[in-house]
Amino acid sequence: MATNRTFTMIKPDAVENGHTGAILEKINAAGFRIVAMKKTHMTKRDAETFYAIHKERPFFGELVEFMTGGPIVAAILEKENAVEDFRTLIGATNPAEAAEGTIRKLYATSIGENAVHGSDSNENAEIEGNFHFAGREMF
Ligand code: 3AN
Repeated sequence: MATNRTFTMIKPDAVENGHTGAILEKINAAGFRIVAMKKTHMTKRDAETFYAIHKERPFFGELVEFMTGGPIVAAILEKENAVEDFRTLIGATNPAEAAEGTIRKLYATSIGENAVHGSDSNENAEIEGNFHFAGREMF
């Protein structure tokens, strides 16, 4: 598998609950290289744009409200097979179904407040990374 990139956000629940450091340690221990990273606070417009693919879903309003409710930590990560390996590291969307030892099993509280985001394809990883970071912020 070629080295490639994924995009993640440590969501407002995990930042608020003080889990940023522990989550970054797990990311590091799993062999991901941090290409770009920042703490930021999404506006309503940012969240609506970022999650536009979900705009018809019943939880869209709740998702936008949650993601704009506090700061997040956004990052671009690099590793062989990054997208798939990161999805494995974070676990299922619903923390009740997430495997033992995954980030969501350890730190998420519900399907809506699930601690971390991970891109679901190489194409979306690039779109999402470019949404949050300019080229000069990636190293
Ligand atoms: P994932 O983040 O695992 O790719 P998606 O793409 O199905 O999951 O959903 C995107 C985000 O929408 C999730 N991270 C979660 O915060 C939220 N979400 C998904 N399903 C629900 C739900 N049933 N109720 C509330 N929020 C949800």
